[in-house]
Amino acid sequence: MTKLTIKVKNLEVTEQKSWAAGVPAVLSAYKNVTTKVGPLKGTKLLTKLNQIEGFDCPGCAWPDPLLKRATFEFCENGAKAVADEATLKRATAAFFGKHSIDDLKTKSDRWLNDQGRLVEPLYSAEGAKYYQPISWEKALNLVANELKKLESPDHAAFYTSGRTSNEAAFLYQLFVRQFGTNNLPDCSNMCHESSGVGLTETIGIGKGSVSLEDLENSEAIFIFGQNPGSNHPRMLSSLQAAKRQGAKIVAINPLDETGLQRFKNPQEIEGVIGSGTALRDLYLPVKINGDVAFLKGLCKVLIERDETGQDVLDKDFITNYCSGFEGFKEDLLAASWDDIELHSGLTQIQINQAADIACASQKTICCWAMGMTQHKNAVANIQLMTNFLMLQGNLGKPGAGVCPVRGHSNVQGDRTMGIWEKPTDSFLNALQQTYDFSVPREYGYDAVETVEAMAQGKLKVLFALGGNFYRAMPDHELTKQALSNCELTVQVSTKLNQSHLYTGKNALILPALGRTEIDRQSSGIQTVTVENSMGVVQTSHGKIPPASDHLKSEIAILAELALLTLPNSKINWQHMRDDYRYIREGIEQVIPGFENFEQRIQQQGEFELPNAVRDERKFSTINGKANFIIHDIESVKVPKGRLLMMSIRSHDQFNTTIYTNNDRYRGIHGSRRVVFLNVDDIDELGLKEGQQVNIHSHWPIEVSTTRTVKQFTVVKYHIPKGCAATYYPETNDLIPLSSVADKSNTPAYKSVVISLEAI
Ligand SMILES: Nc1nc2c(c(=O)[nH]1)N[C@H]1C(S)=C(S)[C@@H](COP(=O)(O)OP(=O)(O)OC[C@H]3O[C@@H](n4cnc5c(=O)[nH]c(N)nc54)[C@H](O)[C@@H]3O)O[C@H]1N2
Ligand SMILES: Nc1nc2c(c(=O)[nH]1)N[C@H]1C(S)=C(S)[C@@H](COP(=O)(O)OP(=O)(O)OC[C@H]3O[C@@H](n4cnc5c(=O)[nH]c(N)nc54)[C@H](O)[C@@H]3O)O[C@H]1N2
Ligand code: SF4
Ligand SMILES: [Mo]
Repeated sequence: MTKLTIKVKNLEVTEQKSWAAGVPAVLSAYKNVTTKVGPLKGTKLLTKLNQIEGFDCPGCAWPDPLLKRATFEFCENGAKAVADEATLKRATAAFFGKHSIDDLKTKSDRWLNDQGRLVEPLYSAEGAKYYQPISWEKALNLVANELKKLESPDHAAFYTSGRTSNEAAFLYQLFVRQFGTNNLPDCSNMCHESSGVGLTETIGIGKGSVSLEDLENSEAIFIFGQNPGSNHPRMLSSLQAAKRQGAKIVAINPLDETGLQRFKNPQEIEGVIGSGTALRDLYLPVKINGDVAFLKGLCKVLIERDETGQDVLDKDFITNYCSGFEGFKEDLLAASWDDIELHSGLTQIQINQAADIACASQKTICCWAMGMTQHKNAVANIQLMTNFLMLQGNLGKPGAGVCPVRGHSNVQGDRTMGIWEKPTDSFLNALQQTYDFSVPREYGYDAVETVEAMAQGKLKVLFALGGNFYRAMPDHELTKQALSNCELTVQVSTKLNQSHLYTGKNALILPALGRTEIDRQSSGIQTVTVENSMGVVQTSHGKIPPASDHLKSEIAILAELALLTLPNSKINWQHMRDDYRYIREGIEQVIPGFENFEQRIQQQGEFELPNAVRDERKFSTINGKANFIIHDIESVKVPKGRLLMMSIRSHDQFNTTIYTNNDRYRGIHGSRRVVFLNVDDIDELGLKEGQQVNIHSHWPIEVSTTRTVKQFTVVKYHIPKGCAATYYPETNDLIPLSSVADKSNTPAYKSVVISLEAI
């Protein structure tokens, strides 16, 4: 291990690493699978990961190369996700007999997950201290009866996390809509909702417009608020490919993330013994929430350079395809550099350096993730990135475009399948026509509104298909209270988590098959499909026997629930459960782009969905144009003595699933209860490195302390002054439910005003 800078209790801090992947990543991948799954079974399983005849990675949504695959088509974190699901450990009835729910509440997220796979349905009736096994029949009848009892279908909400397959998602929303509600909150509401909202208004599609090929052939890649080294590790291979063709990379991030500094590709000899490939050409240490100011500065430079005779803007594109340019230009010319520098934390010189890279490129891409979407003005972030690209015509041409990098492996597909509380009329009309029932038209609750409605007693049932709703949401105290108002909460899950402990009056755990497992129904072994971050639909075939004989597939659970809840339904749920091809038939009829669905996946295993921006330079906005949209420079006002905190992921977690307490690239080992601070703030606040602090959050900002988390260790880090970073979900208690992004209602997980109390 490199030089130790702090050691406090379990925590050891070393210097940040300057390169990612290489041999340590390979070792970590194999250690995970061999210890959790066994050497033989584990290694065999990895050879099926992301292969056409194998299963799709349950990790992130990064795409695989189209129609061609290497033997090892995965990263360290994909291997960890697989090992975590395929673990040999089991959380049995005996385990739940030994540990009361109160006892389980004292355990960490990591400990809960480490108990292994859930193996049979479990029930905790009102007042019960323990979970007890229950038969599937009784469990599903209990849910159906509770749903049938409701005065209105709108008194139930149906959450989805992003691992659900297309087929399960389609069947789920069909059931929920025939039941009579659009209350379909999902993890997207906490994630890329701001991207969807921002892009739809600007370019008429809520998805990205680039393919993997575009990324590898672009000349400049701007990466905003994303840490691909940990969260989308195979993106580094694509960035390396782009670099080798001469692309320039700009990283805009309060942290100079290791993965964007240098990459040693473990698939190459050079990556194993050599020094790897330098990735970012320019690093811009923007302040948290300073991106609007930066982007306005960047666009201002481009426009000013063009005004002074340099041929920077793509005038043909602006004239023929865009709307709102004149007002946008006027606003930028009037923007003051003092404001831009103050709010972005960057100098005019740094912004000019970014502009130099943009000006030298004919094909530019913007990539982004949660650093852009989880702020009050997140939609402005997304729209200004898109507008920056539009200035130079970087939409709808090869090597250029917008690239929101999605989180969960099928979060994008779930939306395509209709998991959305605000469905479009055209989707609902097609559903109604195909299945011949009167669909609900009123918008449903998103994730934040679901908690609010539960808190007000308006929801009686929460059904969650995957995920860890309680732990992923802000303000645990409030969310806990809200959940406890429900008559029944149901979690369809693979692993134990805190959402099984903070529940409604009655609670059910329904254990489901995971992505790695063989899904056998009465017609034979089933295939499912997913859609990756770049709009490619591909098949996934589970490869190992289920963790228990009592598991059901998500589809079987939902179809059986539909049969019990909707006895008069004319939809043939049984048929769809027995053979998933019947679900795909429905998808083909309802959702554009899925023509000849079955045939295409049988023949090729994957296909690209149409994308009007990419394929035709067509913008399906209200006015048919790509829109320039003006946004004021405003960032969260942080009173003196306080800091702006972002809650981020470590290298060894997948959202609320914590694999270990280490974050190798940032030099953190043994504990996640750390707060990263700038050295000047440590001095000014009278703190010391290694010191213990309590963290208070302030919301509304003017009001004194409202929420507190205890016992965090101060760690000195390269982070702009005034900014702080902590790990999610340990600090979700600090995040107020009502602090959300304008228009998208996404919790502002990365703009939390805090103060520190030395203890
Ligand atoms: N191994 C692993 N992979 C994952 C996940 C995981 O937990 N573990 N989660 C999956 C999911 S659901 C998602 S959504 C993605 C998340 O992927 P990321 O978005 O990469 O995840 P975060 O850790 O939330 O990191 C956000 C990045 O934004 C930066 N940032 C924060 N605030 C700002 C800001 O105001 N401006 C700018 N420019 N940058 C900022 C942070 O420094 C950090 O580098 O990853 C997916 N993949
Ligand atoms: N502070 C803070 N909070 C955040 C974020 C942040 O950056 N900061 N990020 C937000 C984001 S981007 C997201 S996406 C959400 C994530 O929120 P969720 O998607 O709700 O949470 P996960 O941690 O991904 O869910 C993990 C659980 O899913 C279950 N599971 C895993 N695989 C399967 C499967 O195949 N089938 C079924 N049925 N269940 C399965 C397991 O039981 C596991 O415990 O968190 C959000 N919360
Ligand atoms: S980049 Fe994402 S999808 Fe690809 S192997 Fe890694 S975790 Fe899995
Ligand atoms: Mo996410």
